[in-house]
Amino acid sequence: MTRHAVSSLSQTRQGFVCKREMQSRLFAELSAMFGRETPLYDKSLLVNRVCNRAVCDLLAQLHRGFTITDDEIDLVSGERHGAIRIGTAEEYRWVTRFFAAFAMEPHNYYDMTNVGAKSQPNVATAFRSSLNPDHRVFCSLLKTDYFDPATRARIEHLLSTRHVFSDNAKRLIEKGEAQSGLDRRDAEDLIREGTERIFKWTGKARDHQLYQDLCDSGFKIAADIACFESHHLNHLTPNTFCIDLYTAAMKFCMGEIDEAHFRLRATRALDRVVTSGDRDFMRLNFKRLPREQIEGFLPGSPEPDAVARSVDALARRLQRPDLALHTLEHAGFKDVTEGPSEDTPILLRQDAYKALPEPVTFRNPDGSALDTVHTARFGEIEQRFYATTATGRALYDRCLAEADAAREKDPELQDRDFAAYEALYAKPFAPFPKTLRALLEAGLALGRYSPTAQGLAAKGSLQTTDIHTLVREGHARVEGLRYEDFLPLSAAGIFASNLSQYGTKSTAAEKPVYTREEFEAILGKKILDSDTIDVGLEAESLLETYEALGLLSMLPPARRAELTTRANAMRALIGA
Ligand code: OOG
Ligand code: NI
Repeated sequence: MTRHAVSSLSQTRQGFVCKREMQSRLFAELSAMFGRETPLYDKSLLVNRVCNRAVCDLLAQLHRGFTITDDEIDLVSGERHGAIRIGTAEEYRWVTRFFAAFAMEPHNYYDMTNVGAKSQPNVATAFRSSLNPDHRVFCSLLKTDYFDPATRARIEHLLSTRHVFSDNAKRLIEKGEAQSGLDRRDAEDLIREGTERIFKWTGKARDHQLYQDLCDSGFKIAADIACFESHHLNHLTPNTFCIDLYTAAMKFCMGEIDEAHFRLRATRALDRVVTSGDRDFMRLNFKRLPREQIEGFLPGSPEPDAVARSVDALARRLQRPDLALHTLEHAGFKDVTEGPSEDTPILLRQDAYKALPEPVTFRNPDGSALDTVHTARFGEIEQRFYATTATGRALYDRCLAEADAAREKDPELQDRDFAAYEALYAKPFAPFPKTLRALLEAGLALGRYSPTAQGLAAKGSLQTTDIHTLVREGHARVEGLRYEDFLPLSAAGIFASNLSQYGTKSTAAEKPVYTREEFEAILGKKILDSDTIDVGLEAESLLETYEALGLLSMLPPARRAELTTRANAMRALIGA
């Protein structure tokens, strides 16, 4: 049903396949695998396509000359992030080496044992490419010393007897490392190890007593890891152009809201596309469209009834039989969207349909078998926005705490009065400006600068090194940096809603303290810090812009030194 365009892998002159190409192929195959395993996921992709089409049709009225085919929409929204949960240090090392074969390196350290009431017994990092990443995997490791000694011993014993990586997978990983690449046959073979074994849902589990004991003591997450035979992907998240539209559409198709409520929410979401769908939005979402092309679109204004007609068409389309998701088995959609308010274009916003019970057969130590169900795999969606500076991130954390508290005080508000609910959640985020330019000028978001032709022509006569003035006067231009990582609190919120379990305290005599260094020793490599990369990318672009505009010598020496340090730190990290 869903089209998964999979082209064949091309080889370089040395006979190896480009690792980024392998990565795209791996994720296309994983998406196909997940779609076969979970029909609701496949349908959610269709809902996303329908919504993205509506958004693009509106954008085409705002940017005359912009056109996009359905296949191109599929390509743009082919980006995925997945999540896997690993049981042992040894497995984790293999996973790290596996992803390296696909040009995916660990970025950022997430200590999930340390997020207050939402804490879980694992630490994590995310594998992705450092620059312009397409895909990512949030990969956590179960920390068995979070548990009391008896439980710990049971978990470790069970985990010590499973083999997730086949000998063939290990051989291919080692071969790829030794020769710095894999040829087409080996690459396809390794991808197959991923989709047919390492990340595959098997429906097979072991030791039901341990499973039950872990669930009963509030450790569903540990049960999901320890008792299964593979690192099954627990979700694979597509990207959407308008999360509010998608969420309303899914709730409507799943029978959670009626048509009138859908229309209200869809209208608000699309009205917002009209007001915020500027060129910066285009650059953020259509990263494969050349900048010159986006700049060449003529500004247009949508027809007065464009949103109303689009909502009509959507309401009809979503009620066709192929999207009658209320007839499929499902466990509902999450109540609230994680992340900043809908009008604040920073970091990322996420939502999900909840995990549904799936059949599982347990093999018990005494040889008996037990058929039951397990609830773990859910359907997340996300929309990504601008990366923040450290100041922006600290402000976000404060605003989020306030917004969360306001939301929790009146959980029913969104059903009673959706507009009032959005206003309530948006109010704490008022300190954030709502456009890229204003976010940059306030020092809250990060950008990449470059000189314009006008600026180059004026070289020698420019009087200021204030980058915002240069941009305003047309001598330089800026593109917002996209946020490419995860948010521990959003992650914890997703864990909690899917496990119907709000985090769990350590049962060890003393809760252990986990460190990044200890985790790096398990991975066998350093975890890259994405703030250093983002801040360095901005600094490098500033230095290049000043240089091209003949302004380097006018830059205060301390500022120049600061930018140089940041750019060098970034280059040292990504080694390019
Ligand atoms: C990890 C959830 C983290 C996200 O989007 O924040 C994540 C998990 O459920 O194992 O994927
Ligand atoms: Ni996720």
